[in-house]
Amino acid sequence: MIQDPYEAIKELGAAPLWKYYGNLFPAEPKSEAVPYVWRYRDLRPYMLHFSEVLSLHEAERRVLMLVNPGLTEPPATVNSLYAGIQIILPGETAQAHRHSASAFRFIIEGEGAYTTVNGERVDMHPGDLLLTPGWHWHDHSHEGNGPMMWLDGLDYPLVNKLEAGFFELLGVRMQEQTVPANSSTKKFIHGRLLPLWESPAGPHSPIGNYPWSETEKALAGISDEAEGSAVEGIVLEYTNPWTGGPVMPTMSCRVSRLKPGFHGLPFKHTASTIYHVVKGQGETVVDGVKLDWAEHDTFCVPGWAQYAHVNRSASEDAILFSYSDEPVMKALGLYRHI
Ligand code: GTQ
Repeated sequence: MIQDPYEAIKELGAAPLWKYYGNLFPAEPKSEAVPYVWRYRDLRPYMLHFSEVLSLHEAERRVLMLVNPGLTEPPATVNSLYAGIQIILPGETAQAHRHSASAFRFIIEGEGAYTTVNGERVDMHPGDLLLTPGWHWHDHSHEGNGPMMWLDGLDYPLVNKLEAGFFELLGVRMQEQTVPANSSTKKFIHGRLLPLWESPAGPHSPIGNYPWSETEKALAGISDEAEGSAVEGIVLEYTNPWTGGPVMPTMSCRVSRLKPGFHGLPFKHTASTIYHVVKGQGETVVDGVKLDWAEHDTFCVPGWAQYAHVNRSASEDAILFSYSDEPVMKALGLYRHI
């Protein structure tokens, strides 16, 4: 043999499995994402800066992406999921488009903005969770006073890895409203009483907005004596009223109350998770890295990283909103925890 057999097989489009084995079949996952916290106090001035210098005719959306230092190209927040902070000013509109990636918005501050999703106007208030399931047309408008800011959550890192990403502009800036404003929330938010003339339009929840007023009531209705989860505290899942399952096929959304002084047990699972602090302050230790968090901060727990939450206050609750790819892991038989 004149040629090196390794070179020869490479030219033939083959490779020796024995040189790759350990990397392809790791004993356990090791995320490329690192534990990280994005501080709202530090980012907010730049949100306001870009709202002054960049119009919504120059940018499809005015968003600062929360980029994990371990996942910069293409940018993602954790392996499968993305978080960004979007700002829209009074009088502005963000044009109608749709993508196969699913999205939601968790409202941080401001009043008077709304999004239109497949012909339904959905109003935004702080603490609301608004859904934009995959391939739903959506455009945003702001008719209130002062800037409006929210956290965007999308599954595009997963969708693009699956090579299933599609995007389309509607072609007119704003959709027509074809159903009464906020009608999906009015019809479905009660969950246990379903409108029987309707039927599921897809694998996602039909609810446009899970209002904070309802979330707050649900949390307040659970007594202080309730044990809750030793890991996540008094944790509630936003559900699809048709199924009782997660709001969208790729993302599970939750809200949790950590009572004053809560010290969570350490836990790890294969799902990657992004947390957003609705209220309070505390810390989460992730694989030995201490993430200090305060109101409106966002932090991440990569898949198979051990984490434990602490509410540092002795008198105030901490409230965390979170989303993860747990439904994907479970659907594929890949969910594990210890
Ligand atoms: O508001 O439609 O953060 O399409 C990323 C992509 C927000 C949006 C993002 C988007 C949007």
